[in-house]
Amino acid sequence: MSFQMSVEVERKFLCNADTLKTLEEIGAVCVGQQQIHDQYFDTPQFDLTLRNMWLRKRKGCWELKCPPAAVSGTEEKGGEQSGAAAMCTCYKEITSLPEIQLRVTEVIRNLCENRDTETGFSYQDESWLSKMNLVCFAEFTTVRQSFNLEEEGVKIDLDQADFGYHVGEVEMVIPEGGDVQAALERIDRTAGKLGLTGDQRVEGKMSVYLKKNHPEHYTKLLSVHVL
Ligand code: V4E
Repeated sequence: MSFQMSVEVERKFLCNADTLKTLEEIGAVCVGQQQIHDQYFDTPQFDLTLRNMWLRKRKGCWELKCPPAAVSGTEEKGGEQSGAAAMCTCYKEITSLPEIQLRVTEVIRNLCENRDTETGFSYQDESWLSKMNLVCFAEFTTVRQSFNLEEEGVKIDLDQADFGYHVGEVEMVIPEGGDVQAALERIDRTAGKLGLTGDQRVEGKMSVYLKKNHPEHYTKLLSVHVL
């Protein structure tokens, strides 16, 4: 069975007192505000996140984010990145629960061959979590204001997390196999319009959350260059 997947290309940025004004000046249109509650899951040994796999439940739906196998110019770690790609992340987003269970099972089964990790659980049945030894390791709520910049076809989110971190992101979601380079260029042009400077990637919410709440987990992820 094959599933339609999408790829999210994004650049995070730090918000300041002028961000809202700048968005208005460049013609970004506010398309709404929402509250998002996220729960992230992993084994107690961090088998998923150490492989840069992020399993979460958001608004009752399961999502798995992982690096695309090989997307030219966007290698997450180790690849020679330059220009726009160096400031961005690129993740495949999987939202089909059977596909998520399959991917997670592949990792867990390789680690523990005797474990019963059959897929085929219904959406309501969450026993697959305990069967795969998955527990919630991070839980937080974000207030998100979203904007569209039509001339670039990008979305801009301003996130205020309940643990005190305020971060923005310029993002484009494209179909798997779509033109990542074109997305990077649109994001880079948008960053220019927003006056974003700096050549260091800005931390995501998870990085700040783990540093504060689970420093041991944070240090392990840093050591394998996932964060
Ligand atoms: C991919 C990832 C994580 C999952 C959460 O991704 P993120 O885009 O940070 O969260 P959010 O709430 O904005 O998701 P969206 O609504 O856009 O789907 S947690 C850590 N990572 C890896 C990662 C990384 N290595 N570097 C940066 C800058 N971000 C994320």
